[in-house]
Amino acid sequence: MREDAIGTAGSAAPDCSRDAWWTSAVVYQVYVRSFADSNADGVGDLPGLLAHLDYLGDLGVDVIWLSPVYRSPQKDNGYDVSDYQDVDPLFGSLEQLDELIHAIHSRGMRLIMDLVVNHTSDEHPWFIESRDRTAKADWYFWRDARPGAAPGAPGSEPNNWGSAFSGPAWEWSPARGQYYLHLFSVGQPDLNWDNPEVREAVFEMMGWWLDRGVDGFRLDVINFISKDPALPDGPVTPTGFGDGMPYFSYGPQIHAYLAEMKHRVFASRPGSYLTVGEMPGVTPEQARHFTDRRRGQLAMVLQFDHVALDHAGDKWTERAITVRDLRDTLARWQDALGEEGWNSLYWSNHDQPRVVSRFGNDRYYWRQSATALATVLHLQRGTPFIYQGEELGMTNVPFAAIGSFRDVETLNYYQDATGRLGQHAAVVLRILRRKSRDNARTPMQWSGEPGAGFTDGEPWIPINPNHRWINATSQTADPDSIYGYYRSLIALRHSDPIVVHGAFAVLDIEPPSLYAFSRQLGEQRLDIYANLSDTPAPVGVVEPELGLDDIVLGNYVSGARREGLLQPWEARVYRRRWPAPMPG
Ligand code: TEU
Repeated sequence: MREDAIGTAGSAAPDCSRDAWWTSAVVYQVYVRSFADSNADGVGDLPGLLAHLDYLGDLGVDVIWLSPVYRSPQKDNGYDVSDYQDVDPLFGSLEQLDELIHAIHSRGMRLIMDLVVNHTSDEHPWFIESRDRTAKADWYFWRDARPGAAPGAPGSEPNNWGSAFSGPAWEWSPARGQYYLHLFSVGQPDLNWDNPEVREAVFEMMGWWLDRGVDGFRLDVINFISKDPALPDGPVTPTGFGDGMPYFSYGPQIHAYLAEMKHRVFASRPGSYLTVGEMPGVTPEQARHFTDRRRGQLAMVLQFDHVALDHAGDKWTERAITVRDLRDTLARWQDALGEEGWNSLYWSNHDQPRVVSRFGNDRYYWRQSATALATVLHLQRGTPFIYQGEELGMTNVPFAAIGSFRDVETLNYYQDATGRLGQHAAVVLRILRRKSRDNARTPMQWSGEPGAGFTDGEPWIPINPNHRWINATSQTADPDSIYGYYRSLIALRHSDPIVVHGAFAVLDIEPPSLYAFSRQLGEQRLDIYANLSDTPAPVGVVEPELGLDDIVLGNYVSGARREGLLQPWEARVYRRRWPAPMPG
């Protein structure tokens, strides 16, 4: 029987049961390098995180997702791993990670590690041995130049795929006399998962981390690990390179490899683990297969449909979107994974611009829009993810010049756009300020002090100047702050079973700026209404049956609420009986 056939879930342990602990959990992503610096070297580290665990506990989060802290040359800020079983000295030591794991568990929280196994660093010993053919010769994708083409010359690459970080997805290695595949940066060669030795080495390492006490993994671009063996050319895009996604984002062996991972890594262990598969390009139907609890392949996936809505072809070309676009995209995922699978819910992470700047109004309705967006996300069915600083309403950054950026994706794009593509630097800078991943990577804003409470040294990336008024110190004691509202949302999830288990349904009411849906469990229902616009919105259709007294949570103070009208960026959560009891 196929490994991933339904019915093998009995051996499934990522815990994929209907009431698995993570279905009521809230996950908080810590991008360690920017979270808290304990030794004044300008880079966040593990002791810095340890010192702020109570902040996370007070917020109410259940799981901490730790971005990569493995030994790495840091060409992609740790997503280029050179030793999976050691901590980079930049962040601390294995002993300090053990101490952190213990401290997290002692607070009743859990830790999942970010595992990057689609590719390694080009400085990983595995790659060096493979390059030098001393061993592991086919642990990576090595191919000759196109027949008849001069090796190393542009256009002689084995196929026309472009890298996600600009340029071709192949790099010539004079030492080996062949090209190697890198879907991301040159320093991130793709592992050949078709080689059972590769899978064995990865599974062994994953087990080593579970035995060290981690509670699961966020699996980086895990849907990319199975490629079409023919590695065929893809359709040419405006970048001039081919799009390889159709040939590597849902390859022929992906379910077999994830079923093997489940069996080899988790099934033999008694624990209850959380596995989150990051899957650029995954469809709702594919995700239903991956997260079907009867197969137990993955607990959930991180999908990209809603965070690609404002992309016109690529992320650097923008298009305007509507509230209905956002609502209908997320509703499609709610419907697709309603019964068999499970959704992750996120606006932000270390790769995305800050949500209050992207989908909200960080100038005139900063607090209102941040909390309205949080409401519509956290009250959907699924596991919510909070990215560090999102709970404070941290915004995009007014980067002064290209020299202020650090991200390899950003810097490569700037060089390619202003060079090969001939775009004007000022035009490119404007889009970088809106879309660069560095918007999410500036230091956590703990206080209004010069180092934002993040560091006493020179920060590795400039601190957002607005830390003087957007910071944890100014919010943690204020129940009406964005932080205070996130705490209330998390508390509602932890106290009301409708939030975890209630069936989702869109409430298709006018005006178009309204994002409205219901969650029903038995005869109890929550109705969520959010006016995601700068303009007041009438909700007359709602009010006759529901009154202000039925509101269990809202982002406007009760005195500012108006019967039948939602203020700009006002969100309300009503509780009702449904079907409504007969009058009298
Ligand atoms: O990101 C995968 C991915 O698809 C990214 O290319 C993302 O779409 C892009 O950054 C959006 O601008 C994962 C990690 O989250 C990212 O930080 C890494 O750079 C990448 O994989 C390679 O490991």
